[in-house]
Amino acid sequence: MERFGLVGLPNAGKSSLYNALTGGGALAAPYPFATKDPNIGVARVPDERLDRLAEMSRSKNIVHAAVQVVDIGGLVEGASKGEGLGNKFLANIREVDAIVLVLRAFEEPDVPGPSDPLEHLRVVELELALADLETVEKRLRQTQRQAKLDKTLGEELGALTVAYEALSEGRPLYRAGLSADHRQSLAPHFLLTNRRVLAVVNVGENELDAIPDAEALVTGEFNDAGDNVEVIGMCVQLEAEAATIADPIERAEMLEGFGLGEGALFRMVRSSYHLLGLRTFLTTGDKESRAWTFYEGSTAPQCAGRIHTDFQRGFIRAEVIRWDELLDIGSWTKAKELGKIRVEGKEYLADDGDVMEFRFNV
Ligand SMILES: Nc1nc2c(ncn2[C@@H]2O[C@H](COP(=O)(O)OP(=O)(O)O)[C@@H](O)[C@H]2O)c(=O)[nH]1
Ligand SMILES: [Mg+2]
Repeated sequence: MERFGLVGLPNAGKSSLYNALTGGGALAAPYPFATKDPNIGVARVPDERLDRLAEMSRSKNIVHAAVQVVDIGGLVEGASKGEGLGNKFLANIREVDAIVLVLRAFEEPDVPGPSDPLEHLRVVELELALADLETVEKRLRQTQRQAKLDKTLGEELGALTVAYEALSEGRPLYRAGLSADHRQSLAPHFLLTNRRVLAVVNVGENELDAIPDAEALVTGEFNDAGDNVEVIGMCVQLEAEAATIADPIERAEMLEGFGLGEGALFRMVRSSYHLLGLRTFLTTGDKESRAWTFYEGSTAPQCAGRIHTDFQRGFIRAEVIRWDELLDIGSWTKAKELGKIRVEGKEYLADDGDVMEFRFNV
């Protein structure tokens, strides 16, 4: 399962956001997970397409896609030089697939710390960049020596040099305009900033009107990050309170009452899922409707393998229809009669929102 790590300074709202995502009624997924670490939880990926297909099929069971969320504590100014928990938190960040930066914008005299999200951003990015600089510097020196004998290291040397230049100016790699090849060459080093980032700007409950401005302020700060960064403004406290309301109608009423629409948590989980290159295909029937995660660019057999390795090994063909087309027609059987179900082979690249059935032979 893919993992998101919440990263930020003390009192930014990480633990509150974590609770909202994994402990509340709205998103917490009923998945048992092996780890006993209290800082790792599972959040469901909301998907209206799945809900509607389940309704169409009168499914007894609905299973959403899910992601792991990790509350990573311990980042303070100077952490890369050993302050606070020092580099311990860095090890936890290396294990996540995407970073969620939590930036505080709420004013609260009783909660210590700055309330300027750009101040938070500056400190957090500098710590992450300095930690990466240390890794890159070491590796660059080694590679410079080895490259004299081994010409195949030229590509890596180029990537490390570009990375070194950005990081030594305190610039995280997601802002460094790295080419896809450079990103790829750097991948084995598990750098903290060679990945995509979602920034959550945590606005106070008395300043809900200021959410769009706060979001724009931080977005403007990322103008050199291209597609690598997405920014979402929200009031974590209110979202966390809403998440504890198990009844979806009551919850929607509370959020509506504050003018918050469906709430920002759903949007946040969906954006971060998308940002990671994760896509969904669906299966539907009277027993179960289910959303399955695949990586963008996966073939039909790779998708089949998300369900069971036998499905991939013995893959014969996939039967496919877009979710909205299927809904319009009203049932799989009818779609089949109408000849609307496509038959796709091994080379088929799955699309987000495909409803699929696999034929296989083991
Ligand atoms: N007023 C207000 N307080 C908040 C908000 N978000 C978090 N807090 C409070 O700030 C403190 C720190 O939050 P916490 O989630 O523990 O931050 P962490 O240190 O990043 O994990 C707690 O007392 C929260 O109740 C918010 O949106 N508004
Ligand atoms: Mg905390």
